[in-house]
Amino acid sequence: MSTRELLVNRALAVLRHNDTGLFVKPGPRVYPFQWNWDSAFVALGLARVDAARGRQEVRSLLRGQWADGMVPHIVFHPQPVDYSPGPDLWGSACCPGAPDVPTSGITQPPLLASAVRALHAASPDRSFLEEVVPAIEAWHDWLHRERDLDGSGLVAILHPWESADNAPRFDRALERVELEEVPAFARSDRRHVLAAERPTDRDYARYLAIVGRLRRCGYRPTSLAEAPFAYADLSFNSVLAAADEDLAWLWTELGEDGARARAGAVRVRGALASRWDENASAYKELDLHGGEPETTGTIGDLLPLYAGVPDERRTRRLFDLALWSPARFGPSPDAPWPVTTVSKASGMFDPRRYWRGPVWINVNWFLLRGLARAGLAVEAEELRRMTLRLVAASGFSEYYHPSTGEPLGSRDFSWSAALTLDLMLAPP
Ligand code: 9WN
Repeated sequence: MSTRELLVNRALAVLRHNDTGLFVKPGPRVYPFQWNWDSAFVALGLARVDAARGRQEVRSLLRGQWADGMVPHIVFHPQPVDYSPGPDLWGSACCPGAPDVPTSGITQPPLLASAVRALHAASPDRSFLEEVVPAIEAWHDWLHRERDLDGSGLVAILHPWESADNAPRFDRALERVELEEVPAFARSDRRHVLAAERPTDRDYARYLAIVGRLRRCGYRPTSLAEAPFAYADLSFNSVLAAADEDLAWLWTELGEDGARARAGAVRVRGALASRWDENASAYKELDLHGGEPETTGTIGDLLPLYAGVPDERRTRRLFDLALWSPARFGPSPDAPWPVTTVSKASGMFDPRRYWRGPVWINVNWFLLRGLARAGLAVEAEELRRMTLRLVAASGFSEYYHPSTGEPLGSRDFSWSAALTLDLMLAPP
């Protein structure tokens, strides 16, 4: 068997092992329920090998959709596991419009339309589109309506769990979260992953305080000002812009014009473009309760690349001076595995701790898709090659140490396996 076939088989084995029959767990022990964008990544990978199983993944995620359109970040399909903080924290049964199955009350980056596009392109199925496209449109409408940031085109996230949990860009906003109401909590993640690779208890106290506050208003604050945490996250918005385009494409497959989704994409992309910072060669994030837009030294500053936002000149600059810069996110003699999720020039860079420095396969996937889209084919291919070398050497881990390539976090992580299938079988 060739090395290539071996890697494909290993990736398939991870997905099979994590498959509960109803959904694929993100990781075998740390993450035993259905997470939103994890399932979208899994469906994207399955599009390359088993589109029928990919469609099932989408259907089971949509069972968690709320009446107002939100697709929650976790769907707690009944599982015989001990996971904390779990469904009791969220109390979704008491919220109007929540589905029968318990879920969280917040959402995650809306990658689903892009996954459905990949499934349909690989294996067209009109009746599946008729079933899921209106549901996905309802979610996008909800985002543009409920999370609208002053008509700017951007949407806000209301919890770090809606993006990259402990990324340093959220630190200041988290500092302002009041702690009085934090319930006692246990952390099942600690049983499976070293504390040094996870968010701290201090972070968790704030995550739970935000949930407590949001829960009291049924997770639907009357305005963003009322939310304890509100952030114009560029990663989330870039995923939304690309997904709006993909949703418009899906509507045209159904013979409709997809005008609403297309208009959404134009608005989000325009707003992202206005965040460009020429000096930093990156885009500016915004903490809604805390001042002016600014670059943060986290990879989120570069994610508009995925949505096709920078023109050719800006893409070149972003690549040369930020993404591939040895002093910032790119490979360097000390840290040869790209791409770090925090700039090495930042005082916050921590090569082991979750979203504060390690390499993530989904981030590499977003970036190399963006490079290919912008016409930097050689650069995209280099990042693809190095990403595949990393998984071949270290397995399908949740994240990796940028110096040693050492696997960190959950082992046998589903989206790392699924995106490997996509990178090997359908290179951009
Ligand atoms: C909290 C499942 C999820 C991913 C997120 C990642 C992490 C959970 C956690 O795991 O979040 O939702 O326990 O930290 O940050 O992106 O979807 O893989």
